[in-house]
Amino acid sequence: MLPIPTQIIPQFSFDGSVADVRQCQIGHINDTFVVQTQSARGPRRYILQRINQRVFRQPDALMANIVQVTEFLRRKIESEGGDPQRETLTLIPTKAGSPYLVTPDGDYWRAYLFIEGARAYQQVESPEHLYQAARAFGRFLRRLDDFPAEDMHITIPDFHHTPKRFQAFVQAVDADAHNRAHEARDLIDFALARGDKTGAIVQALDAGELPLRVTHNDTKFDNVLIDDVSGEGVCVLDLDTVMPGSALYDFGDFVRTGANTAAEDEPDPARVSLSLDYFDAIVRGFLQETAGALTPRETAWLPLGAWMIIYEQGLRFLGDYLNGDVYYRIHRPRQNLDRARTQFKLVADLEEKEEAAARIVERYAARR
Ligand code: GN1
Ligand code: MG
Repeated sequence: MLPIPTQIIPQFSFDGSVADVRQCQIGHINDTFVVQTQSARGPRRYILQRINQRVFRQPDALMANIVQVTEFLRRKIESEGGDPQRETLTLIPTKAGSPYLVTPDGDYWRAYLFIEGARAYQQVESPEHLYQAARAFGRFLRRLDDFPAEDMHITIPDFHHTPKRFQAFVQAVDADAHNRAHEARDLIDFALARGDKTGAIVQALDAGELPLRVTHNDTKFDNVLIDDVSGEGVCVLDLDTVMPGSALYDFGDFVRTGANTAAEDEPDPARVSLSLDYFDAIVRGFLQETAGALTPRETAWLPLGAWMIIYEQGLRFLGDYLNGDVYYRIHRPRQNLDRARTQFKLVADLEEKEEAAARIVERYAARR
């Protein structure tokens, strides 16, 4: 457990006096707390986060992106007649009027309004969930369609550059700095055997054959809040990696987390598979919102986007395991190894179901 940031909390413009603070265990990177306050207007909750600067090396640029994107979305949601305080994140400024706090030690903190009456799910409970959450990510992409991409900072260069991720992985295998490669031989071989397939998306982006868009880049199923009453995907969370990218990445990472029949870190590979029913629900929701905006190649390549991101995530988890668990927070030994095994099991399953996945995409694309 982390210490409660008692020095930090009074520096934000929270409404009322603090009644409770809890650490929130979700997410592999930042430190997150829920702050509850009490005022004459009633109780209120906020999310308070410390930005992990080992991962996010340009926190000012990252926050500038978030300020811009949330402002842009707020205006867009208002013009659509929606409720911006529920449909996008709202930054709570510091008492000094800044959108985030930098401490004398150089730590970066930010706070958001807590969105009530909705929650993020760790496990998929029904295809309907997936359909609604996929719509939320699709809507997010659609709403940012005319966002000026040139105004965005690249906060993590080459974040989804799969060939570079592959190179870094090969380096981790070669270095084997913690003498762990012998435990992961089968997974390493699986990964290496696919090294020649990493370039398709980045090459097409470079050649202008796929459009560069403003994308979320971390579209995990648990990064969508689902409304407790309507069941709709209300708000997309975790805007840290909003950057220029490909819609294929956003679709792909959602499939990675949403279509898996087990948890990301499932220790028993027999429980891991890529459900075509779940995949179907995701495609239906995603294309319902984005079909008008996607190019024919983007649409046709959606299954490839899923393959690429799941494979890339396997490389990243396994590389981190070999590097000694320095990037992703772990809660038990070998968790990154289990995470990697899950990803590669999904990759293998998707390779077998490639034809069926393509037919699902064609079916929903034809309806648009
Ligand atoms: C990290 O912290 P979280 O769970 O939002 C990672 C993503 C990975 C994900 C794997 C900045 O996201 O890229 O897909 O873990 N974020 C960063 O679960 O590297
Ligand atoms: Mg994230």
